[in-house]
Amino acid sequence: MEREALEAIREAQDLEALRTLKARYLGKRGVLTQEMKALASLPLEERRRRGQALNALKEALEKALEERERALEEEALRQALERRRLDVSLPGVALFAGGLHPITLMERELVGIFRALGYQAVEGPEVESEFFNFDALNIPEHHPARDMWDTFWLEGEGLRLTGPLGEAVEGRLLLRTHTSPMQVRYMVAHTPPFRIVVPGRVFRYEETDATHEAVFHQLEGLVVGEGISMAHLKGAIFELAQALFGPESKVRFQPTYFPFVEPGAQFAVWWPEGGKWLELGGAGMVHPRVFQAVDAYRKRLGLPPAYGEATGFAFGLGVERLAMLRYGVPDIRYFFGGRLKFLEQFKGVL
Ligand code: FA5
Repeated sequence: MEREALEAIREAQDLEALRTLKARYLGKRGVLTQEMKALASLPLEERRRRGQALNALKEALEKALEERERALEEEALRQALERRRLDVSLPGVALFAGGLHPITLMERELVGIFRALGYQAVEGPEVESEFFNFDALNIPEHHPARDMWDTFWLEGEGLRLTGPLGEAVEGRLLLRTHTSPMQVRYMVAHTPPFRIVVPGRVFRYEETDATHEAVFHQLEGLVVGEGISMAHLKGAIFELAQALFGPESKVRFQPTYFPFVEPGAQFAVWWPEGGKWLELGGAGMVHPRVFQAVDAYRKRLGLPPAYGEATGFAFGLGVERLAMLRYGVPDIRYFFGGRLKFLEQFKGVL
């Protein structure tokens, strides 16, 4: 019986089989237990002898069961580890980590170019007042120049807007039609000389097509200081062209009208790779009326005049138009059309 039991235990293939064996020999109705009970009816001498043998057998079986159990558990653990093994040499699965929007990329590139030229980047509110967006920029109500910018007007209670120094702003509100109102805000709160660029989103009540959006981005530039001239403006745009398109690029200025500059120009940069001129934006020398409006506003806030002698230039360019060319995008509406397939192409374009 001992040989048979020990062999069965050694060969048990799993814990379940082991439990069955344990019950068969050592359980309440197990073979060994029965034998122990039967001792009672034996004569003393034989009872002792047989009792000792049975006890030794019991110990041997318990030990064997325990050993086999440990061996089986170790084997089960080893198999589980084997199954779950991590192969660190397998190629990784690329996680979609997102990326910067192409307009953000373009905006950063532009701001970076001007930072290198000593400009500071500042931002202004998208909700503006009629005063900063139009009047202070020499675009009075009923003036035909207002038609250059079709405006989203805002109405309703609860809209609060603050001015350049945190003061409450009166008057009708709108979504800014260009980044130029930030010229006025910045000048009210600062004294020359300074160089700034203002990236930002602008809004126009316009029909859209492949090159026009109702919501788009501009980069405004403003430089005010002693002796600033049109030559400095041309120099700044030339540096921009060189930084964007390399040493073969050049710039072109054509006279045009904006109420807040005099003289005014529209400018284009030569794109050598594409072999064409790219109309980028408007520019000019800050109109004296703008400086006057700024000083008048400063006066109302109790600030001394700061722009009596000032000269300066300003420019404003369209970010999307440039990004279309930079990234070969044929339709401006792709940028904010919300399609991931389009946006995913810009992953990692830093
Ligand atoms: C202005 O908005 C003036 N504030 C620019 C300026 C600033 C002039 C400082 C003088 C001094 P304009 O409306 O032309 O100008 O717009 C400037 C640029 O914005 C355009 O050249 C074009 O690149 C871009 N733009 C204008 N309308 C749209 C549109 N609907 N969709 C996409 N880009 C546009």
